Amino acid sequence: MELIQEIYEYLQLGKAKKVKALVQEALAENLDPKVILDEGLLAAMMDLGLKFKNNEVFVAEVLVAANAMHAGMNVLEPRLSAVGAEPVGRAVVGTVQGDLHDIGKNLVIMMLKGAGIETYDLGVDVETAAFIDKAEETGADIICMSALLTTTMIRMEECTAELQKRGLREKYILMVGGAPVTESFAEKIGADYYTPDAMNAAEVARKAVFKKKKGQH
Ligand code: B1M
Repeated sequence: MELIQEIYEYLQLGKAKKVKALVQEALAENLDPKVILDEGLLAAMMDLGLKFKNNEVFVAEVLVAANAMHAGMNVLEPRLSAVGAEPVGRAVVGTVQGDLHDIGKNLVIMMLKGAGIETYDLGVDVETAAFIDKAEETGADIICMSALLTTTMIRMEECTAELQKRGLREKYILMVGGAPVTESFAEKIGADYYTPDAMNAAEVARKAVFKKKKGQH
């Protein structure tokens, strides 16, 4: 069986060790890390998501698949994040309060690192204030919020309000994303940028930091 197809199938079965070994094998065979990610790991997780929606699989199965996804992503990370020494800017990144989904957030971190942005991973279930506190503590340029549930994306609006309350709204670039988030939602809550995927998030973040440093934020 083709390696990418095997990664796809073993990920859906939640076989973390096997997925890790297959990703290592694929890299050793010089397959493009982006193809391994998109056509192997991500495609499997997206298709599993559909099965989950249709009640064909249960939370427990999605959870073990997510573990396998992490195992594969850990192997890919050094290749996706390879970058020069001087950081372009700094970002704090987390999944909003009440939300435990971290695969997309971790991908955003990998891509930001790859774009030369130093990142601080706040993890999941992050209180709004903690995003801002960490940004203040680290001298970050960007606050990146990820949400996967329609019930948790409201936390992003809380962030724009809290930044305004603290007189910090102009100091930070606020980026939002995650499956239920849309451009119009981002606009409505007053975020600076929305991107549909991690690759775009990194590109947009890089450009936004350059603009900010020229005083154009
Ligand atoms: Co959850 N879950 N889940 N889940 N889960 C979804 C999100 C859901 C759409 C499934 C479904 O019903 N079809 C649904 C949400 C429905 C809704 O709100 N509209 C759902 C639900 C309901 C739930 C629970 C409530 C289920 C339950 O308990 N009954 C529960 C909630 C727990 C909680 O958070 N409080 C729950 C739990 C879980 C697991 C723990 C089992 C597991 C998470 C494990 C983990 O993350 N460690 C899980 C998973 C894996 C999923 C699905 C299947 C896959 C999510 C994922 O990782 N996708 C998901 C179905 C789906 O999305 N199709 C589903 C791959 C990932 C790469 O994509 O995170 O979207 P994503 O990231 C993308 C972009 O969105 C973007 O970049 C990435 C791609 O490059 N992006 C950004 C993300 N963040 C960004 C930030 C940016 C920019 C781009 O800028 C800052």
